[in-house]
Amino acid sequence: MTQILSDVRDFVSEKANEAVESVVKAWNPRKVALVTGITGQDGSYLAEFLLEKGYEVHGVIRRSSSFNTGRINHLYANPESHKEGAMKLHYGDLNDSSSLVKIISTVKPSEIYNLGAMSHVKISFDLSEYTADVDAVGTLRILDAIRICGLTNSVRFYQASTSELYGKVQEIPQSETTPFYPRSPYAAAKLYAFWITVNYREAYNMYAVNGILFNHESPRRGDNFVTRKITRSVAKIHLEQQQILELGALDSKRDWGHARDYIEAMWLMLQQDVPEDFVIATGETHSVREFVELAFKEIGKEIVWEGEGVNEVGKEKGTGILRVTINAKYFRPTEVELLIGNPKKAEEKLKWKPKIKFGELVKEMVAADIELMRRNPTA
Ligand code: NDP
Ligand code: GDR
Repeated sequence: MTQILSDVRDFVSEKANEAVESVVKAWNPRKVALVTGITGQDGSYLAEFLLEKGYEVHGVIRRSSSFNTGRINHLYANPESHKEGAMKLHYGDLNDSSSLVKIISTVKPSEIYNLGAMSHVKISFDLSEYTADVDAVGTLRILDAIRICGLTNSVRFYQASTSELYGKVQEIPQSETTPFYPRSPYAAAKLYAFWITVNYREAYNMYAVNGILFNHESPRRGDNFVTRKITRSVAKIHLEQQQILELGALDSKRDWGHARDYIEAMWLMLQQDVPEDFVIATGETHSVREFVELAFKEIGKEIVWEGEGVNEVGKEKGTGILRVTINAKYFRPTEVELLIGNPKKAEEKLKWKPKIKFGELVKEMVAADIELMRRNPTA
């Protein structure tokens, strides 16, 4: 086919050549992805997935005083000099427009996944202005950079939206048509990002979509999100490196899936004929308490629950080693009590279904943390 096309090129006019080029493009489109938040949980799985699919993957990384590429080091050859094969990292920041314009104009991506964010809900109450700058205005900066670079018609844009948008319960289960009611500076910032993505789709006819993803976890989950905090502690308690697990709201319920499943849905959303927003969820919900119980079951131990309903719990209370206590410092000024998603639209249109069940997720995370703590007790 390539030989035939090249012969045709030699014999036809410039106009016809352009037509041939566009046919070639349609047969063999450029697969170049730009991922913000590539050093995070989702970014690392997405980069792996895209590289396997033959994409050239570009990631935006932030300058930090220590290496922040731990989750992706295995993906490129020389982490120190950032020399690589199909993967390239660029210093940039969601609160620095000029870095975004430079990166997008150099890379000319065919797909952009905007996963970068200050993603911790509780911390967003302390860093509210910063969170708005990165999570809300940062999304606008990327969308505008796409326009400035003249790529509005060629780039497909994915925005990492969140079930936190639903906040205070309006409907159960939550779907694409459920009204939003954000309950944190994080969720309010993501609300702006959601709507500015919709607006750019409608105003400039861009292929721009929101994935409204419910909580998804993995052994690569950040240490201070509740699931990972639990599995790290269970591992340490199992290895007798720790005695107590301190938590906040035990009765919050979340629809927890596995990050590996969810990043595939992100990609699928960018491969459709028409850009649309999708809820990605399992359709099951579990409380934090259930997560703790299941995780402790993995190490064959009973739990001693202490201090429920009490604001501060003294660590001297009790003598057993498997103690779970409540500490008010983990409570949020406004809590999201119940999330459960309805993934029907994704199942029907994207042919997407989560493969990894809740029990398997807990098992994998506990096993991975036991292995990690065994190798490195100070991890
Ligand atoms: P993580 O917290 O693991 O990763 C966040 C990423 O964003 C990191 O790579 C971080 O870089 C980067 N980042 C933070 N601030 C900036 C900035 N100013 N400029 C550029 N990059 C920045 O999040 P997840 O992987 O869990 O989530 C990915 C996205 O999906 C986030 O936007 C999150 O809000 C959203 N989301 C997550 C869900 C989940 O359950 N995991 C559910 C729904 C939405 P660094 O490594 O340097 O800190
Ligand atoms: P969430 O995740 O706020 O849902 O946001 P997180 O794991 O932080 O909290 C889940 C629930 O557990 C309760 N909880 C605790 N949470 C933490 N972090 N630490 C504790 O000690 C603790 N004890 C109880 C919380 O109060 C909450 O109810 C995540 C993030 O990934 C967001 O970026 C994403 O948008 C949403 O999921 C969907």
